[in-house]
Amino acid sequence: MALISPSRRLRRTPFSNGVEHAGVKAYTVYNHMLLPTVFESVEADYRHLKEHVQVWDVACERQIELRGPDATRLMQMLTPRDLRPMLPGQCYYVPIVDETGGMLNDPVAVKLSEDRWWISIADSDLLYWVKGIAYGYRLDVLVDEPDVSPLAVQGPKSDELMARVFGDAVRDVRFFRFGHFDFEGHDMVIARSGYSKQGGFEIYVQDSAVGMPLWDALFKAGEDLNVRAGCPNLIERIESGLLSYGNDMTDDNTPHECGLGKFCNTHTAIGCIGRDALLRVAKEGPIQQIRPISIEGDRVPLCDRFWPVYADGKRVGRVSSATWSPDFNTNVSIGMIRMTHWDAGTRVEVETPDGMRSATVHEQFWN
Ligand code: THG
Repeated sequence: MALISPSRRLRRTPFSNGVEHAGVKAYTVYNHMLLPTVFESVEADYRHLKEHVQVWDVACERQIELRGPDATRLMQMLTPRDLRPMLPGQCYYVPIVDETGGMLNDPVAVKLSEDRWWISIADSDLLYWVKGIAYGYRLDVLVDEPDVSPLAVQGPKSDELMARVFGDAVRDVRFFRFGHFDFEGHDMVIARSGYSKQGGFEIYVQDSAVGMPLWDALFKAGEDLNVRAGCPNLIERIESGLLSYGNDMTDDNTPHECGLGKFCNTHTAIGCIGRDALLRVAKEGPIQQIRPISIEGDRVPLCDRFWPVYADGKRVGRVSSATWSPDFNTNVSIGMIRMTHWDAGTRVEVETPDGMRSATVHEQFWN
């Protein structure tokens, strides 16, 4: 593939200078912003992530801030997950749906206070939907994209590195909770979360100007921990079953099809705009669902379009993300499979660009 031309529309991040200094080899575009995809190699980055600690520029996980008396009401209109049990200091993974129950995004919601939320979005222009709802319903709430850039610290040595920079109290932050910590006089919102299953934190950096000082402090403190620049890793995320909006699902899919039914409380999420539509689909149940699929043979190519899945010559689904897994010694992938073929152990065929491959449907992801 040719190079992508830089321009102002393709936004740099507060950490881009550090990413370039670390030798980034490839980027993708996410929320109109640069997102690194490769440093040494996808496989070397994967091995390092599972053994050490990495700092990830995930500033492209842009925040939508809701601020005002109707902030909580608006947040509940966006998602079928019941937000009533959620307290300030908590994060929730929340499907966001339209009036048909179609997925618009799958962000992390961060409840800062009763009248202030961040929605840490995946790759879709959710801001316009949220502003449209707020305006259309005449809600008393401000909706904008603040200068907040997440920086993730991921890997088994994350606690040690974070404690060195923010103090031992950061070790006490529980999964999907956050606390406020100081860095050189700046308030940092730090959550135990992140787009890997290797453990770690996400630092919501609230001022672009402190981006590089924080980046440098983390690398200085982690020298003897073998800290490196990293990024969401294709192999690790597929092994872990972490979905990628726009790749694995779109607004054509309901949360139930995406296996996100456990994050829906459609009966009690009063006010959710897609609630009636989802009550209908939840009653019948989905007729296709996300499944892990192992694909036989040697390394598959990069998956940049749906690969059809067949059984007995009939199309029964598609694969949307796939890669070779060194640890499981097979190709791992994420598919959407019709009900008739979604049981664990079902044998299917996947049409890859290299030809037909035998494959097996599973129930549980690898990590
Ligand atoms: N962190 C933050 N923002 C994000 C992402 C993130 N925005 C974009 C993208 N990632 C959104 N998608 C996801 C997908 C999965 C998870 C988080 C965001 C995730 N899932 C866990 C799981 O499925 O096991 C935990 C879910 C839970 O138990 O609540 O973490 O990574 N800030």
